[in-house]
Amino acid sequence: MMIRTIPVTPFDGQKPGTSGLRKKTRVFMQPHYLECFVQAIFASIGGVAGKTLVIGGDGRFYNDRAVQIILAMAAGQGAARAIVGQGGLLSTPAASHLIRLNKTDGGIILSASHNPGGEDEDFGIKFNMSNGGPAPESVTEAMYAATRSLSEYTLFEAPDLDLGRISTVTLGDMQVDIVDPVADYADLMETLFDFPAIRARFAAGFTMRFDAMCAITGPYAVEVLENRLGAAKGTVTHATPLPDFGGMHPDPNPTWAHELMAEMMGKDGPDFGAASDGDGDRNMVLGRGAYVSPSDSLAVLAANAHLAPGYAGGIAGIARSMPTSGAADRVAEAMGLPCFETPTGWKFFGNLLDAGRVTLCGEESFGTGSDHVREKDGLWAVLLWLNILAVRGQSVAEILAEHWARFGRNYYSRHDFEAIEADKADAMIAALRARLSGLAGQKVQGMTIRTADDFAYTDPVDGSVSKQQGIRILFEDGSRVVYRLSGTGTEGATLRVYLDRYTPGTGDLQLDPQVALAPLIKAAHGLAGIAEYTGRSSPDVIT
Ligand code: G16
Repeated sequence: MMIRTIPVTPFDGQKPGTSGLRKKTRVFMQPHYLECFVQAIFASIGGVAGKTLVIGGDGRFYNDRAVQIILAMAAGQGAARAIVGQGGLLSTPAASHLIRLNKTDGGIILSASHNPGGEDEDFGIKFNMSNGGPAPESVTEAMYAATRSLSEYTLFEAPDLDLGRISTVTLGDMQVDIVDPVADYADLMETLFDFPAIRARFAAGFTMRFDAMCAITGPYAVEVLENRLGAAKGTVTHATPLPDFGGMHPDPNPTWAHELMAEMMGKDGPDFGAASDGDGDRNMVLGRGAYVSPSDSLAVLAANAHLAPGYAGGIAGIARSMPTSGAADRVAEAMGLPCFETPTGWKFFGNLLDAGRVTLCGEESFGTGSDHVREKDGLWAVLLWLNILAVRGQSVAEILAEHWARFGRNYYSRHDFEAIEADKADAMIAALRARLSGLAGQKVQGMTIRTADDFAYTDPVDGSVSKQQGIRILFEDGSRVVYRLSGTGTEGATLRVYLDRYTPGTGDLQLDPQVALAPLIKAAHGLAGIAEYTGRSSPDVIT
């Protein structure tokens, strides 16, 4: 057993995207590839000597090897302590909580989130800061710079640690605490929500289905929903995390969570349904016969959060990513709360949460969270819904209908065009960008363009500026189309087209969103020339 330094040549393309570095698993499995990125993480935070890190991942293929590699590198470079989830497992929100609870210097999370897992699928890694939140752009840029100038990394050479038993062991001079991945997180949930009220509702026959999609949330959902809240055994399906997620695509949306959708849309479906993603930070919420769009979910949660004990004093403000619909803005306005519009990426919410300027955050990409951690949190969102349902005693459909009648409805949809050739997608965006200044006043599909711009964000807390965060076309009737290229894909480019149209509470509130948005969809295709540039006339995924 000894400390060894290994010379390396830098790898190209280790540039973190919307949420850490995501690549094909086999790319990560190349000799020294993961090690080089971990070394760059360490460099970007001034080394790990004397520091404490939380380490864990969503259990996808290569999670186990990656945890051992990171432990060996941390031990070899003088880290004082590592806190690791048993089996190397931690959901993203649970990792964020452990970082905060133990006041550590940060943590490394292994996940490609909602991307499929397996030897031929995707893997990922990201660093979270001592506040529990994803590294901000200044740090991810430092990581990328470090990946390009590395010449070596150091590790402590020793046999793999047995991570299967909850215990405290040592690796060289580093203490390693192998902890229950679920317990602290479940305890935190008990402090936020009215568990007795939810338990009483389940005892009275309320039924639920939670699809964990063979990913990390299974053990968390079983413990919280079935063991602590008394939901019927078997409420949580696909509850065992598997390295390939059992072949499922763990993205909780109507396309990929189709089993759950079919059950919930049936006439004998359960009262409430939910799904979460690979690493447990996303959520989809459903009622019997009712789909709640993530943008609406944020708005409903904001309007009702005070019904849960953890938010009984009210919320400080709301933040949403720019492409998320304006539904939450209407709640903020009615409640006299500040509302912030940030670029896509949970890292942009961190400063607002740390400064106490917002309590709830949400994104159209099935992410919702609060200041209890610094990540979005799938099971948390489901529990807040359960708490609201228990107090109001209504169905999901009734709550949605009342919400729209009061605040109006933002008909909303996102159309994704996946794995298109990157140069074609870039050319389309570049051409649109070049035309932006001349678009105002033009008429498309009977609608007049009010403004067109490329979203830039100045962080209200630290003043940092992020440019080119999505192209926005705003129409005079308040409708909006946004175009962005995804920063989380691993194959070609994914074009996301976000569509939003507001109807007041007195209008027609029960339309199919695709019907309500039909003219906007046509306008979106025409304006950007999607078919001409990409050869695609219809999206691969609609949410
Ligand atoms: C990540 C980010 C989210 C973002 C989502 C989609 O989520 O944390 O903020 O909305 O990716 O990003 P993009 O549109 O660039 O693909 P996750 O759940 O993948 O970590």
